[in-house]
Amino acid sequence: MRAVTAAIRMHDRFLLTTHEHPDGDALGSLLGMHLGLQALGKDSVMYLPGSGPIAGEYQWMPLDALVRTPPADQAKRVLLALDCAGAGRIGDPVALERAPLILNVDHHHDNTRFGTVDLVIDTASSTGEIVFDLLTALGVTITPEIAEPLYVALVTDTGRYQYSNTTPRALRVGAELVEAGADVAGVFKKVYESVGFPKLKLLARVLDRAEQYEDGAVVISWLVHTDWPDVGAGEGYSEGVIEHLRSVEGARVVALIREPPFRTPVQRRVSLRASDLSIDVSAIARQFGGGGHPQAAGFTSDQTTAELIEAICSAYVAATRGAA
Ligand SMILES: [Mn+2]
Repeated sequence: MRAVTAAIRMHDRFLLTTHEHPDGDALGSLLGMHLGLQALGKDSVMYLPGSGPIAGEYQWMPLDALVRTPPADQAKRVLLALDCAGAGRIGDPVALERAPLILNVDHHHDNTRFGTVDLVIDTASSTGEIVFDLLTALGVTITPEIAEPLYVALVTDTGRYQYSNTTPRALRVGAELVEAGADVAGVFKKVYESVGFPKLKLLARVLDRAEQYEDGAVVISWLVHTDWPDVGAGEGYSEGVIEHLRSVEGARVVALIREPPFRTPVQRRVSLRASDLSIDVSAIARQFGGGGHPQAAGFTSDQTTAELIEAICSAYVAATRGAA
């Protein structure tokens, strides 16, 4: 913490980035940190490599300053990676080589420590919680504009303060953010109750195809690339639909297998969730070259959907063998 705050005080130019397909914690941490650095008089650029769309539920966030290609002075900017478990999660492979200094701020327990300085706190509910601590340590006043994206980070990564990472500390930081001006009902309405109708139809397909395996302990569903055009959905519309699968009685591990929207699949993306603290789905994801949190992880694979269903069930059986 001290090394990161010292590096922030010492330098003037920053390049802030986060992982591809950014979620609420990624975008909230990015924007909160950016505004905090600006409040300190720093020159900060928010950089999300690539052209992938921002998921619909976050498009209301004031991210107009976000750039999708690196700035010309990239090599002179301290790279601050937020919520990135590994270098591969950053969509620009040369960003790390070009950076004079890399600050790696994250809460994934399997973070690969790719930074010059690594601030990895796996007991933090979210990267947003760490950003709040950093800004507080730097003496930044938490304005409503800073509080709201950090609140989005906390509320989304904790499943609206319901998942097992909802610590007393996460609740206290949330309370401080609300005190500082984050609009609880407004964020709820914009993030959770502004679902585009096509997303509802996409969810309907996921629910319709869901199957139970291993006596109901494993629930798996899938999306094919034609589902998006069929229902008129955009690319980010499958974000969060997996959460509906884990609510099923008896489900311990749930998975959503997705083909890339609109394109014939070369690879499929598999998202995994555990509803049970005794199962670490990130360990399953790592067997397939992915990673994540114990309760939420993912990987990509060139296997077919049928092969993946079998592989996930086998991995579940192997992971629980002996533990029962
Ligand atoms: Mn996160």
